[in-house]
Amino acid sequence: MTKMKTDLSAALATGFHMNADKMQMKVCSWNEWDPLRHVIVGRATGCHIPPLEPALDGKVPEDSEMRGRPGLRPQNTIDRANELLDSFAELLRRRGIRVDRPTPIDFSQAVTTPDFSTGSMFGCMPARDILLTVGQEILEATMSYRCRWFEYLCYRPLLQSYWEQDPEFRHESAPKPRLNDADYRRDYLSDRITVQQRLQWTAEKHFVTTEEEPLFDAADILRCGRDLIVQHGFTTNLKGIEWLRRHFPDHRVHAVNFPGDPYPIHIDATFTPLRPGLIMNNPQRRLPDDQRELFSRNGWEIIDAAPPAHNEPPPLCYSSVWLSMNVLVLDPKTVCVEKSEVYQADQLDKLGMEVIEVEFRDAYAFGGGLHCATADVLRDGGCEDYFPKQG
Ligand code: DAV
Repeated sequence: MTKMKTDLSAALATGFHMNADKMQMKVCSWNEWDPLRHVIVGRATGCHIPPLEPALDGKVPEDSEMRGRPGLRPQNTIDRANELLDSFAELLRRRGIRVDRPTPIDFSQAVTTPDFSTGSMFGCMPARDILLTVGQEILEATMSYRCRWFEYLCYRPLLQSYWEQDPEFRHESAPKPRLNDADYRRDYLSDRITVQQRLQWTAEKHFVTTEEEPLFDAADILRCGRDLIVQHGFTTNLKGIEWLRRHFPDHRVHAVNFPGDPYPIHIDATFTPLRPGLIMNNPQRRLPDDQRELFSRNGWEIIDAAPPAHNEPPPLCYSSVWLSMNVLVLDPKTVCVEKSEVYQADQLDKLGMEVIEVEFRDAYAFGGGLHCATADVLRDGGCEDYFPKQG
């Protein structure tokens, strides 16, 4: 009651009049593990395989069946993915977590700006890629794929309503990038790059995106209280990381990279914090020694993630088999794991966590796993300093 009163006076002070029910709404999340109270779960409706464009050329494997197959994904696969997303949302709701869903737009539309044009959009399943929640702010990422330029529109109805309901919510949008040809390296356009060549380039941090302008996807960022850990790779460049540093002056922003990944996009199938002091790292994409110091100095343990249960990703999927470690932590003792990922589930169980199995593999092709498909709105807890020894 006291809380409600405080919120009400704050609301009245800013000139809003809201009913008591709406007053409950609050945006706030500082990390990946505190108890989850409110989350966005994406949708598969209308999802397209976009035509190739420079950034996708760099990302889609040379032998992928997605090359030359743009257009609406098969309707039966969309229906199946939506069924899984709906069940996941229901499971979270049954645990008392509030769940919101985006509003898909017509993804068959071309994306045209004065700088570029591409034949279609993508979809709105991986909410994590676009929305970065840091404290009471939700920031729309720049993105680096042309087909994803307008994806934020799917989340605007939710963000607008949060803004109306929570007088402390800050809705931010990073500068929209130009995404003209200067943003992409031409040498990635060849269809004859070998995996060996890719591994060498990515180890040298020679990625598909250039340093023309700030670029980042929200899924390249791990939130650990005062520290933000950001993957430098295909979808986030150094200027994007510098932009984040200037945008969050009260945070310490750390650039990391993970040699060993021929297609380095998004940190959440590579480096997965489970609770304060414990992070899983993809054993094929180890954090280089010099970048481990921040963690060891502060008593954090980095363990190898268990191997994936599958040798291949499902059909028409952009992501690797390592979506096995793309888990959603509900609180430091509870974690959602994809149902078929038995080795990952077993490892987390042995670490003392309650493992909730979620059937999700048939949704992977729409943009990733359980972490990708969600975006935090509210977790308990405040902004803690987990890395006081910065060195
Ligand atoms: O391993 O393919 C997928 C991350 C999607 N958010 C991978 C990274």
